[in-house]
Amino acid sequence: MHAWPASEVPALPGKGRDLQIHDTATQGTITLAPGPVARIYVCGITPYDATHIGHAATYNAFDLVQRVWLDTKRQVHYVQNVTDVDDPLLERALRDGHDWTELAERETALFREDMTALRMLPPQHYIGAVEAIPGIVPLVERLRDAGAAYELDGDTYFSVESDANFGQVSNLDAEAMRLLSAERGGDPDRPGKKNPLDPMLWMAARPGEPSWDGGSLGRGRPGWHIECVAIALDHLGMGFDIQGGGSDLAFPHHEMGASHAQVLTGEFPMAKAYVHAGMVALNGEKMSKSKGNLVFVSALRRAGVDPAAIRLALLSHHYRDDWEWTDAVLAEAVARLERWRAAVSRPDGLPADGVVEEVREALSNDLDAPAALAAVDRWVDAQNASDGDDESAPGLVSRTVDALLGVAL
Ligand code: 5CA
Ligand code: ZN
Repeated sequence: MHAWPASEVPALPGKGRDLQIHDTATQGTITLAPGPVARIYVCGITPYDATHIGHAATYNAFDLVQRVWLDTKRQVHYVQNVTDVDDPLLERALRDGHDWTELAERETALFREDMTALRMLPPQHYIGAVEAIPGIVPLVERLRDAGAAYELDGDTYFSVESDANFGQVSNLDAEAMRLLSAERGGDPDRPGKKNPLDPMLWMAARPGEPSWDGGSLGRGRPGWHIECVAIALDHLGMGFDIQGGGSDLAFPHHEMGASHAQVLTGEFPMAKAYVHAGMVALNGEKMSKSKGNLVFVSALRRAGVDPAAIRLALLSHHYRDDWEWTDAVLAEAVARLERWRAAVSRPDGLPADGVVEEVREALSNDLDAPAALAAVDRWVDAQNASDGDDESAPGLVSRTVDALLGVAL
């Protein structure tokens, strides 16, 4: 699949800082020191509805990760998937009388437009589940042949007990795992499973549903976790720097994915850091396609909201916090954008070298975007209230905000 166009990232003077980031697995902050090429996998959308502010907030966090790495003069190898076949997509297509492939293509196209408008850097490999199937089948066969997977009425399940490190990503107790498994696509109550938590690797063809050749597994379609593992291992290999997504993916998705990969390769861990963004809510509840309490990025854009203001609204919250989208959040971002634009549109101003360093410092400290905004606010407020004569200052602030925060002033 093709991704979306990249906006240019200006180079900044001085030296970038290494990223310290909170890792869900070790439950602490770690300093990542990738080689010359940093490797990141971020779970992509299930394209049955448009990009909402919750998705955008999560992708914003991982966009900042890349900007911090690029600032250290590293290259970034970024991979993202599109879950373009899965139960919720098929259910929505059936409900609305649409062809599921057309629904997926339409919503993926809209996602690309939203990501472009928000200046999110594109992945180098943007891979759909359907196109990954030829790579998924042999992995499932290998797991089965190694005794880590078993058949149940034609479906193939992964045995969580085959991974000695199972549980180390999300650090949850058995009861919590069972509840979340039932809530998030698992089937803990299906009779005949070795362990209620065992996730499906390959689902045998169901009447009326799409299916693909699964070799010795029979016709069917892939499970959700093996999809991301196949794509990540194919394009990044083991031991990549960050596995990212929203906090609702820590269990079961990232836990199961890590187990699949670790059993397949005999290596540990799959990713050096498991990084999770908080959940954005609307009217007191997590914004979610299944509940329908959504604010779409495309709807805001259609209503004339500047994408840079949407981005500033996302940046005004720490990525690990759960937060609520309100009209006031957006209004504050619109006002901030106006103030910032006024400050950088003057021909000269107050020296800004300190701003670059403060923004760098804030972001390298577990992506503290609110602190980065506060640093720019301080310069902007002083600049709007005085008449400095440093001709390079407005341009430097503009480039800093563009390179490190993805906001075009
Ligand atoms: N296709 C799978 C991942 S392989 C999936 O979870 N798709 S999704 O469309 O449901 O979500 C896409 C990304 O947005 C995930 O990282 C998810 O954790 C994140 N996300 C979903 N809802 C919210 C929300 N309300 N707030 C923040 N992030 C969210
Ligand atoms: Zn995923």
